[in-house]
Amino acid sequence: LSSRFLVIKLGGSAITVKGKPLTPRLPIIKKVAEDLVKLYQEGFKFIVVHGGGSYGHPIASKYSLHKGFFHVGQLRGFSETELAMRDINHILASSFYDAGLPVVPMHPSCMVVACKGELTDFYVRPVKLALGLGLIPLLHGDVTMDVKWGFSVISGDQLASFLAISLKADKLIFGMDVKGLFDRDPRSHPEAKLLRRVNVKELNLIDLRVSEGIYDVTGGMRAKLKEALKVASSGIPVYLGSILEKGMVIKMAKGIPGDYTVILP
Ligand code: IP8
Repeated sequence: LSSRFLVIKLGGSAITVKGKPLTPRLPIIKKVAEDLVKLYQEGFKFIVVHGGGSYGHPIASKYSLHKGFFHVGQLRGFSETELAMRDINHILASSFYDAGLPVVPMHPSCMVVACKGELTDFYVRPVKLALGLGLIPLLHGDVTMDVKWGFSVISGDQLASFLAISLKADKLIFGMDVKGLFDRDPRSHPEAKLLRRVNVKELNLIDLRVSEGIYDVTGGMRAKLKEALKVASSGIPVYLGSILEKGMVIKMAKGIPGDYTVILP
């Protein structure tokens, strides 16, 4: 694979309206598609993974799918979640296709097996071979089979981190609806500072000192950080930044200075 090979995760809260079930943020999706076209034309190779936002999460939570299988009533909830994830995946895929990208939707429920909510087996060959051809694999956080729990929910962050490490990406980009990591909670501390560059060691230290750790304004930051640290520790830089403005994906892909966080190995 090329030396400019990226794994890009698009956060569910950036590409959907969080409080409104099944509502995409089409203007944001379009901006991202335009950024991706530019990168593709410049020879970048990338895999895109997206989150569930107001598609996957409300349904998965209604049926407690993240707790594994304990009641037959959950089975229709499993179906409903899978169908909703394919809907938002199709919205992104259509937008990328219309922008001119050779996108190929791939569904992790068919490629992944988990164990107690942790991704253990991932058949990545279709992703790797598609990339080699010049296609753009588009995956999503998904419900998957789980050898211990029956089924579980695997986040887009887990999939993105697994792909970045196993396919040796040059960088992993987390596109979010916030600017990056702050030294304290920006909601309650207006003087909170955006951390532009941190390394794994510094991040672990800060994490120890601030009991609540480092957070942005969304809740899923802890799990995201865990994945980010795993990837950065393996030698791959991780970029975290907002994708609400056009050009941010390009900035992070090229390492052009801006308002975002880079976690260095
Ligand atoms: O938003 C979860 O993906 P995430 C997908 O990346 C489902 O955590 C099915 C809720």
